Amino acid sequence: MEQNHSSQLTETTTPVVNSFNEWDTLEEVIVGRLDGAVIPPWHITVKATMPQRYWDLFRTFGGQLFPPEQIKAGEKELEELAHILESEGVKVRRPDAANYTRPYSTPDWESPSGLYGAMPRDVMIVVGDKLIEAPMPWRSRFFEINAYRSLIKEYFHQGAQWIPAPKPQLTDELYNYQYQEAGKDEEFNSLLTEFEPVFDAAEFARCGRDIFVQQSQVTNRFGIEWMRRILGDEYRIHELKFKDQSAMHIDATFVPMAPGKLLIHPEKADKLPEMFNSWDVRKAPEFSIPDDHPLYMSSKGVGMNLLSIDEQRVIVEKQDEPMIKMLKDWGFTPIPCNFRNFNTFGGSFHCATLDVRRKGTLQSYF
Ligand code: ABU
Repeated sequence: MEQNHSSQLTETTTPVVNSFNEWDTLEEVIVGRLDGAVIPPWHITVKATMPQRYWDLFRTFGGQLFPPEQIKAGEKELEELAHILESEGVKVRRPDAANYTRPYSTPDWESPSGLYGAMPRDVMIVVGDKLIEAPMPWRSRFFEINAYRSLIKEYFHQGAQWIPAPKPQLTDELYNYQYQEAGKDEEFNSLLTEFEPVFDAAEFARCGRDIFVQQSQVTNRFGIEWMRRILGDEYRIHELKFKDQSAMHIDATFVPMAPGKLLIHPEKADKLPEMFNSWDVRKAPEFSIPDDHPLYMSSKGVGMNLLSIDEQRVIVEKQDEPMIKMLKDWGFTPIPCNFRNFNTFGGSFHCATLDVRRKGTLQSYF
């Protein structure tokens, strides 16, 4: 007699794009690339976010390639990261190579160059099966998404939802050219107006139904509201406030590590909502990057910009002994990878990657 095998044939397959939080088991990831990385051309957006000691470098050499030996050293570390991820069972994808030195213009403005393809985290965010392209406010990043488009089209053909945010105009109305940085303890003062929705995708941290964001020098309220409406009632977007007048990206300040475990910046994250009262919240240890190491585009806080492979395994900078020790004491399994030379360009493991697919489904952790 013929048997009905339909229940055996019904397999639950994870969609090709699927990621709801920062810690479910990682299956596929995009790792950025540094070749062709360009020094950011000077603009008020750079002044508001980048370390003052490098402003002259950006004013003088913005639009030119970063020193080739620094690019090479950072690229070698990206290769090491890619190999480590592969050896941990993760499928690694890379963006297309691109020439970022070419100037371009729109009818309203000109940019002397692009930037790089090093930080997929800034350019896109994955929420469930949605791959959302961010409307980034730096003019030098206007076309950065192009390096990822062949991957995005592939994911779309395999069933992902592809959602580009409204293409921003980035006209002068978006920037407050009179902007002056406010004092450390004053209310956050944004360089951005509310002319149109803008954000960098790295401004959002995902904990299932609850997604956390900060208003920053690259993310305005309009951008946060756009995300809120696009994601709809299934998600709750919480706006957090930190002590950081040059805020740019939440992922070196507020880092969800696992259900109930949150790593925070020791000075910037001085207040959290009550919903975290039941979580184990720990301050990052003293940042270990030496003072003489060039960090053109970030603070030493990049040391806490970690990438979780699952609820135990975390990629961590090989020389960052205080962080390695802290993670072990906290019950994690740190996986060391050299990354100091990459840090020079403005990010670490979280910035340099985009988790396209993790196992798991939409859950509430609060
Ligand atoms: N792109 C993340 C940089 C964050 C920071 O400078 O602290």
